[in-house]
Amino acid sequence: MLGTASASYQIEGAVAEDGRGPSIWDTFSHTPGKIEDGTNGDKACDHYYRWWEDVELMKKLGVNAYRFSISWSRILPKGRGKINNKGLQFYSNLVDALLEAGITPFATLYHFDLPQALQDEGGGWLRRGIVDDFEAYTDAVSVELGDRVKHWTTINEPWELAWQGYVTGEDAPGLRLGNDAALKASHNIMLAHGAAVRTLRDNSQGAELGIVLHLNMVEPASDHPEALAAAHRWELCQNRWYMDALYREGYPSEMVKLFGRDAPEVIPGDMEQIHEQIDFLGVNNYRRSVVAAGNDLPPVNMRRVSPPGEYTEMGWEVHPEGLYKILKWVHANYPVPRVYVTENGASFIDAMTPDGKIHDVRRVAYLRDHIENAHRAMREGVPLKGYFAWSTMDNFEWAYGFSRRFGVVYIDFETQRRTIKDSGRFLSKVAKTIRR
Ligand code: IFM
Repeated sequence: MLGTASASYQIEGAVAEDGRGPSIWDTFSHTPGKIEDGTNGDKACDHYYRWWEDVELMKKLGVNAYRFSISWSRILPKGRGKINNKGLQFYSNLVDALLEAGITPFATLYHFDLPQALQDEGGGWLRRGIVDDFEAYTDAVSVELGDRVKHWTTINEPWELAWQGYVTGEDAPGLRLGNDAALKASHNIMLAHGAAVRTLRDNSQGAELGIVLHLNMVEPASDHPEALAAAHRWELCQNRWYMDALYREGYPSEMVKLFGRDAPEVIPGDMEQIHEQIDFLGVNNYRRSVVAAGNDLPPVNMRRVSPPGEYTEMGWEVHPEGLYKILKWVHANYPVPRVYVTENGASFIDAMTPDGKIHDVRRVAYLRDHIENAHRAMREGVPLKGYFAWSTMDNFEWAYGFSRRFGVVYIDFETQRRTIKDSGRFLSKVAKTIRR
């Protein structure tokens, strides 16, 4: 499977139309000072009205899969209760058009945009009852789409959701609470994932189900014992916290001990729910983590180190071998039957040249080198079943607004004109090779 990926709030716009309720990203992006360029997702790529054109673009790209997310507050404007049929209809139409175009719909139920009403009630993911709300939302969506969508991911990037939303405050809901909050939110997110898997099994017969984690290969900055220990703690916190919960007996005991009283309360039955069998793991990967001892995220006490080399506009190191290594790490350490690279891509400054084209040479090289490394992992036995480039088109890059472009399709945000970049043309070539 070769595709591109996107997420609802980043592309849809139409935030107050056809019955959609507000989400935490509407609130956060409208709070002065939160978004680097002062923008918001009110219009974004206007995909809610241009979805047809966007499916046509994907046809031109020649990809055979599209990963998108569903906006909870379009379906249930207040987070629970009465279903907004217009919201469901939007995704239903999109799915039909994708299928007609021969493009597999790969749907994510939750990609950062919680209905604001649920945030206001007990702090969003901090309230355990949200698990039931997520289950009901999953039911509403999958009863409607489960006959046609056969690839589902429950939650996108639980670590980012919990830590950047509840501790560092850089993402919505923008809270700066203690580690206990991140860990409680995280636990509820994982419980919600398990509950959703059970619901999807009932409503979407024969579908492949999974979750999406942001996994980076962790490497110590030196062989100094303190760097080695910091790298180990970081791997436990970002990667193994989730992988062990999903595929082993539970949260890694070493880390539970280190978090001490901040560790989440786990009651009988919780781990069984989180363990609910899934068919695949989605891996989002952009860079590796080179780590030394430091003061960040106590008690993880680490700091990122930037080795010399090439960096993207996000300040992320370009290190294609990191993708190969993390895929091998997953395969060597966990019984994962199938893996998809659900996101991989790069933000670089793009400019339209007088020929009306975007020659994004560096993005082409980035994608080429990462796809090669993914392929190498596959040749060496990793059960990799697909690769999705992030992103289908330039979009609202969260706290960076529109100042960072990741798309393989360029968007002129003034006119909403779409132009396929050289990286999009490169993906088309890869797609043709795969079809042959
Ligand atoms: O844009 C995000 C996406 O929503 C989640 N994964 C990382 C991407 C790039 O920052």
